[in-house]
Amino acid sequence: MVPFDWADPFNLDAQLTEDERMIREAAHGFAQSTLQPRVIEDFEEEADASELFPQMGAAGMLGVTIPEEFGGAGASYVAYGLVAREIERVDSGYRSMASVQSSLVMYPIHAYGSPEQHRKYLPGLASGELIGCFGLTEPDAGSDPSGMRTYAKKDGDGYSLSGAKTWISNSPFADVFVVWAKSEAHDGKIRGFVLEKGMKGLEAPKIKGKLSLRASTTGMIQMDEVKLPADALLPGVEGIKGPFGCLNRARYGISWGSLGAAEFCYHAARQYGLDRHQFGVPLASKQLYQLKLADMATEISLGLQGSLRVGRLMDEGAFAPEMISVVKRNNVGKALQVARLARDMHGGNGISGEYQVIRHMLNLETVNTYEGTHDIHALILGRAITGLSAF
Ligand code: TGC
Ligand code: FAD
Repeated sequence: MVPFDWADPFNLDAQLTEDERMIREAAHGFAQSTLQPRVIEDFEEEADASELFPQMGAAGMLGVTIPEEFGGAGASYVAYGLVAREIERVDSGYRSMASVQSSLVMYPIHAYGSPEQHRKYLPGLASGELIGCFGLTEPDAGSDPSGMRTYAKKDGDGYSLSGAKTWISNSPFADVFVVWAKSEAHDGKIRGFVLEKGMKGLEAPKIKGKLSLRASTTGMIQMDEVKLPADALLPGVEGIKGPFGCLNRARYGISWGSLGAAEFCYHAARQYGLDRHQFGVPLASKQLYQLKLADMATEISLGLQGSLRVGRLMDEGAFAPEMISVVKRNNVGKALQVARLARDMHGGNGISGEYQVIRHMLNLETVNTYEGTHDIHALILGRAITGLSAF
């Protein structure tokens, strides 16, 4: 028998490789020393924290699974999940910035791009000198991205792109835009294009006034006959499976990240209950308080084991996308419950920015919605279970 560790009930650490433990330690150090000291103000001010990208790049937080020859870390999907967990332990918005860069911009350029596109974009994205964004969602096409209207017309040897994307993380300060559009030159099929900041007809206004994920900048992408050379096309994929291939990676990272946020809330609620006395005793001595802590520890540790299993299968190339729906949907939903409980357990202090639990709670509302809503992932699973599509 071994003693029970309340902070790591199933001894997750012992299931990691030496390299993965080192990457987790590095990510923890970076997140606590660089991100934690500024997060309360960034969230309050709805800051545009683009200067964090080179700092994340220097710390090895971008392109964790991308091969080293392109500036990535060439590490495992489990390592990528551990990085997401450490960053989101501080804030879901910072994890959003990093996971868009890694899974939604570097991944498609690496997986679907030409050797020239690899050389042109990947090293700068890995170092954080270039910032990327991913344009799939449109004002009238959210859960159903196949209904997109953005269109690429033939224009000489190249293309002319028109349309609007909305709710796009990083877009207002992005240098590189991976945009998905229906292409006239490819029988109206969905294709990926790489746009660059400053192109004529390309605008990316900020969406202001979010009450969730305020430390991450979100905007639109407006395209009015943006002229693109032929080599702006991502040659290696056709159809909606292109963006979905990227979403698999990002959704998987979110399954780890959301539990980092939940762990922060669990640890904070535990400490608060030990420190705070009411009725002459610590709150943590009360059965109801302990029940909530027990539920938190249970859901977090079960969720982490699920993500670890899916990550190992991804590293073996033996995963089904539906496995990712299980862990994205479960872990984000459970993290949201944990954050709401922690908010309640802090009493009045729970609504103060200083105690941070309400910030996590508000952020997780976004995380529950983006990358496929909680209910869309239920329907993905429902289809796989019954063979019947209920979308
Ligand atoms: P469907 O008929 O299901 O499939 C069409 C084709 O796509 C393939 N496919 C996949 N391939 C790889 N991975 C997956 N997960 C895949 N899912 C489907 C499928 O095999 C088929 O291929 P083929 O070769 O037969 O053509 O497509 P559908 O249009 O009916 O899709 C249904 C649905 C609901 C599952 C899908 O539309 C969906 O997932 N909707 C949710 C949309 C979403 O997640 N949007 C995310 C936008 S990006 C974002 O939120 C970033 S936030 C990031 C941050 O800030 O952290
Ligand atoms: P809708 O699709 O309109 O859904 C509204 C509600 O209806 C939800 O509850 C949903 O579950 C439900 N619903 C929808 N369809 C069905 C159905 N068939 N059956 C039952 N219920 C259904 N997108 C990008 O492309 N790139 C990004 O970088 C990005 N970043 C984002 C950052 C933030 C802060 C936010 C909030 C969103 C971001 N998104 C991004 C967009 C995000 O992916 C979408 O918001 C999400 O996919 C949901 O689409 P929607 O908002 O249009 O909601």
